Amino acid sequence: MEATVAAPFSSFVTSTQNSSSSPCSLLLSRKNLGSVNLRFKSRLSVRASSTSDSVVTLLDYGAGNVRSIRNALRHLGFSIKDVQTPGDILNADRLIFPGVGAFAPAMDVLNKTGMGEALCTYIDNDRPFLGICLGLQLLFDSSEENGPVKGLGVIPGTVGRFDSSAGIRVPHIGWNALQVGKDSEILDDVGNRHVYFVHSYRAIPSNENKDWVSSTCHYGESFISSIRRGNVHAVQFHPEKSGEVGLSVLRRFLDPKSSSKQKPEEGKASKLAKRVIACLDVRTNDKGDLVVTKGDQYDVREQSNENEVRNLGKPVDLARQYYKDGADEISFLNITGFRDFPLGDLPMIHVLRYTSENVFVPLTVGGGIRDFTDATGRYYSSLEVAAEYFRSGADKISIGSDAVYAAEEFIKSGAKTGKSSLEQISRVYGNQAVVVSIDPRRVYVNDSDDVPYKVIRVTNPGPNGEEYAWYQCTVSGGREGRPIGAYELAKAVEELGAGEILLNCIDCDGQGKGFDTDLVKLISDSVGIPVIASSGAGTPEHFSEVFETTNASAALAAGIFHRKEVPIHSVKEHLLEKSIEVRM
Ligand code: 1PR
Repeated sequence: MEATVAAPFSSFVTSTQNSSSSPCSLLLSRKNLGSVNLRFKSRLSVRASSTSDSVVTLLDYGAGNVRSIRNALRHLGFSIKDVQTPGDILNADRLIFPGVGAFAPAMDVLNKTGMGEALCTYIDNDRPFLGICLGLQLLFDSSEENGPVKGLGVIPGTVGRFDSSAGIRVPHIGWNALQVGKDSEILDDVGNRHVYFVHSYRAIPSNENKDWVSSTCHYGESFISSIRRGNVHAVQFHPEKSGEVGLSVLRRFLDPKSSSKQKPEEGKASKLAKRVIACLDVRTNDKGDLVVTKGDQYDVREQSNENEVRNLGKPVDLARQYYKDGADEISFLNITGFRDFPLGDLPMIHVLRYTSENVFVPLTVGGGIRDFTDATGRYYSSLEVAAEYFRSGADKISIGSDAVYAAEEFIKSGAKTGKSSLEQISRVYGNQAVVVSIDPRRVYVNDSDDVPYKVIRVTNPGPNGEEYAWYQCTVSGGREGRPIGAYELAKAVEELGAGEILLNCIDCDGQGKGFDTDLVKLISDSVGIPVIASSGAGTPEHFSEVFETTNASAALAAGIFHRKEVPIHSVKEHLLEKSIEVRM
């Protein structure tokens, strides 16, 4: 396998902090220099006329998952021309810049390749442009992300980090509502509906940039969710991950003539929605087929029927179905990844590739993300494994066992090595791309001082009347208990760079009796990153219970969806009845 997708990108990485001018301020100053300006203009001339209505130029500088935007563009009937040189930017008929990764390395690439200057010229000439996420942030004067770092300087303002002291969870992950301001056209179909965000940094509306701002979003404070001036657009959210609403944003940008003037159906979005996630535990069964399975307390084999691995369907088909049914996210867990190396287990990569072709909500993949040496002695870093997953269409990767070892080490030494899979992947792709999946088992104790881990008083006493419990973390799919509690693990992995926690509970898994709200409350009250409650959902009421009694940002279920006992829309309708905001 070739090096990670980050390789061409990171090979450019040096600090941009000392560069005195942004490419656009360079452009502006050259404009005032007569002959220099003429020379410059002739070198960076922008093609005026359009040659193809179905080609879109994509600026992909190799820092993450742009497969989703590629898939969305193809789905809308467009073919893609990749930018290879600054000239490709200047010659584009319509340009999309799906910024992924971190601000400083992205600016380094733009500066060193001359693409920054070309972008400024292109935008200055009011050519059709759509920046996405980091592609919006790079247009600003500067960013505080590992900085200050100078941006392109097109829009006045500084990109800063969300302030978690305002009581919000950072990263801002999930489906949020927009307050659409001035006529934006590409947002005409959004109405009061949710779109998908995933970011820790944001730009704030001000007097200086107010002419650019076309919508804002509220998350602890009001931040800029889109800008528009003439043909130049940029959005902080991910249209390629925002389902049908997001596809319509892209369609309106790509083909403004086709925009219907019909008033869109009104939604009810007003704030960040609670997410409902469908989870697919995937493994190869005894016949060698890749199947979605589901266990009871992590045992996925049938009690009868020759002890076969339970087969509940095909991963790609089920994922497509859940997308249509309204799942806000889909998680694939390769549950034998701890023993089978995932890059040897290529079907998982294919599952992601096929799924991402027409599923336009975020996809998470987990299982086996760790350093590995194969039978031939070839060493693969966890970063390579993650890179392959991102390249294949994953938006987030989920780490289980390896995060437990990293947290144990961190707690023991008190120092970060920077070498764990968690630290490395989050450094390159951002913490919003890294989920830690915790697989704890409840251990009852008589007294809160019985063990050196965080102990809580439980709602339902244990079999011998024990009033307390701690939650012991496990590895290798629940097979091995480790000397660390879920509380200690959650705090440690947050420090090490996790952006989200997928909180399972082996005792509740597959039982259909509800989430372990004691556990979910404990963890969601202890960390500042989003927590996904998992294991035990049996009815729609279990979802409202977990959202009403804990600070979970999302709830995940598997069995009830696979067995078609409760459709996703029934869960969401129930949540709405309970006044819990969800995306419909
Ligand atoms: O340790 O990095 O290789 O990751 C392995 C991943 O596979 C972990 O995320 C771990 O949770 C998962 N896993 C390993 N073995 C099993 C198993 O079931 N034998 N599945 C397993 C865990 C738990 C949930 C499940 C919910 C909801 N599955 O994801 O989907 O409990 O189920 P429910 O709604 O039916 O109750 P690594």
